[in-house]
Amino acid sequence: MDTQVAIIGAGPAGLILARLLERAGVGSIVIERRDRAYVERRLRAGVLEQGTADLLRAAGVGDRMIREGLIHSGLYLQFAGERHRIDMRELTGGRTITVYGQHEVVIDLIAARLAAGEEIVFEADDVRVLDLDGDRPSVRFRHDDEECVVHCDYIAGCDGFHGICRPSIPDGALKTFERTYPFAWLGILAEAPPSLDELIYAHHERGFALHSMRSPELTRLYVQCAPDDTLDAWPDDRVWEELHRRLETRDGWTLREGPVREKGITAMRSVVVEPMQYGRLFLAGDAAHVVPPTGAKGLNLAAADVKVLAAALVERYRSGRDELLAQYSATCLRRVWRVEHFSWWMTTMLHRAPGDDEFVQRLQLAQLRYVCTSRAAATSLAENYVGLEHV
Ligand code: RFL
Ligand code: PHB
Repeated sequence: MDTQVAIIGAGPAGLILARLLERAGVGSIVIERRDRAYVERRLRAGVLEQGTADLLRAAGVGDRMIREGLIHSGLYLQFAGERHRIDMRELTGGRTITVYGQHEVVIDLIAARLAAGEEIVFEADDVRVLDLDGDRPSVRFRHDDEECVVHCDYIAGCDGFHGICRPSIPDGALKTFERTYPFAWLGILAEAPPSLDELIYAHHERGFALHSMRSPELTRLYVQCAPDDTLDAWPDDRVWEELHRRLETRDGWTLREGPVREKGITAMRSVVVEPMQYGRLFLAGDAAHVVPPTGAKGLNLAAADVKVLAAALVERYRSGRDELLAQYSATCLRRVWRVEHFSWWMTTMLHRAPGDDEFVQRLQLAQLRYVCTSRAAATSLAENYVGLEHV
């Protein structure tokens, strides 16, 4: 098998890249470790920046998102028992976010790719990337008990944080920057209509909580928990009790409950590797960087990376020039670090870390109050949350 670009991973990064290349006439194969049903059901992010929604629409995969996605023009910050609205649309000159599940984006991208007659190899075992610093790298894997080899010009490592692309780069070629937070999120999907029409980010002395949603019938909720907690420690009753305590305000507003459909614990970390390239292997999305979910940025950053990568690859095939490819890592890292900062800032402003004393809590409350009363501070949060313009 030969192709121009071999894409490892059928998450948002790999599938958006494949779509952008297909629209520009560049050939690719997507190689994914899991089966189709698994990647289409994996419950993760839910917030699309304005630029991500625009990118999906421009790539011809936005129809269902436009029909079913929920446009939010604001969000709520809650602290000291009071809720404050940040009007993102008004503060950013009309920009908004779209609440639409990551797995729905994945479903739409897979359907579009298969409808276009393009290939996705699901259930590829033992995937390896070889000859990264030569002119003709290759990808080897096992599929249906057969050994397969794909020769290509470039490899896009879109295989997430636990993938094989980043670890295939020789020791010493990358520098890793890392923070692990001393807390985690326990998330549930509940069969209950959202209790409010927008997201609520709540600071509370017992720890952070978040009210989000997937549809008019499904609420997505998170509570801060300990990083070593297991699901056994969080029966549904305890989850609801903490959510009520942390999300309810003093004005009588209550949280709607419903049967819990999914429950999971997510670790919180910040990681960046530099550069996002080694030879002919380009890393994109979670394979190159992760952010804590508090800023709702992971999927959006993955989309921004592959927009840059697709433009650089298309330029290379159209004109033979590889300047944009050479600049790929530096171009992406500017946005990556801005988003790393925003995600770290939201996380440290809203969570309670073990050992935090009242001094830290007073600082958090002062910052939250500032964001909710200063137009300049609110604008800063709003423009980062809806997403800075793509380069
Ligand atoms: P993914 O989605 O992890 O996809 C990688 C794909 O590669 C496959 N793979 C391999 N394939 C072949 N060979 C191998 N050896 C392979 N190893 C792995 C995997 O099976 C998978 O299909 O990475 P990608 O595409 O970079 O996308 C990144 C996003 O998934 C991630 O950043 C977001 O989900 C983060 N995130 C959020 N991001 C947002 O923008 N907005 C949000 O609201 C938001 N909320 C969240 C989140 C992540 C969460 N969790 C569970 C980590 C909320 C949560 C709870
Ligand atoms: C979600 O809906 O899953 C979600 C929303 C906002 C976040 C993280 C996750 O910051």
